[in-house]
Amino acid sequence: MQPCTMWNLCAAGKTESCELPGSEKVYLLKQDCTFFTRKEILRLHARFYELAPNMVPMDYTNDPEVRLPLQLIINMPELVENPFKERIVQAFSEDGEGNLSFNDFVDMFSVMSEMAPRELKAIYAFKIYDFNTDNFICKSDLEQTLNKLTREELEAEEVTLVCEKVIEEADMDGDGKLAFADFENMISKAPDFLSTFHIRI
Ligand SMILES: [Ca+2]
Ligand SMILES: [Ca+2]
Repeated sequence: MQPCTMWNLCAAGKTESCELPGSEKVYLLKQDCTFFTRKEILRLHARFYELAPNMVPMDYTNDPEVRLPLQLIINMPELVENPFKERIVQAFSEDGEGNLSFNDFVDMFSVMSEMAPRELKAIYAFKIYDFNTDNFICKSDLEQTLNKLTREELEAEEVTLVCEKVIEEADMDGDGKLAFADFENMISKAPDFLSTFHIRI
């Protein structure tokens, strides 16, 4: 498998057509760097297509502006059980409203794949855990994260205690909240924080 396949799905570029077994031709453009092979991209397109056959085009030559709503994406079997499913989809939604273009969709599964490097996953994990989007993971972000990770099985006091301890250990500059550097420090000590970000499709 190639480590990095160049595919452009929406910017200007040369169109390549691919014959999918038992279906119509798909026209995709060369562009983005993903961790997927050409065959995997085609399979992803088939998955995207089956979510909304009346909306998703087979031809990307003229850069169609098609986005599928969050609600359709989070019901995919790969995501439906994931406690962070809404946050994950929102993190990859370029329009910021949770709608995904095919490009966003490929990016999402690319970063979630086991081939994606830990550093890249950490960037998105930070975004996903930063519930109030202030670019820091504060105690309340961590509490929401932990509640989701443990599927609300911990008592409120336990959650508070764990979060205080995590911040105390990871907060290198002592401002009581975690900037990205602190966060990287935290996940190097507690790799479980990245465990929900492996999705096989
Ligand atoms: Ca925050
Ligand atoms: Ca800090």
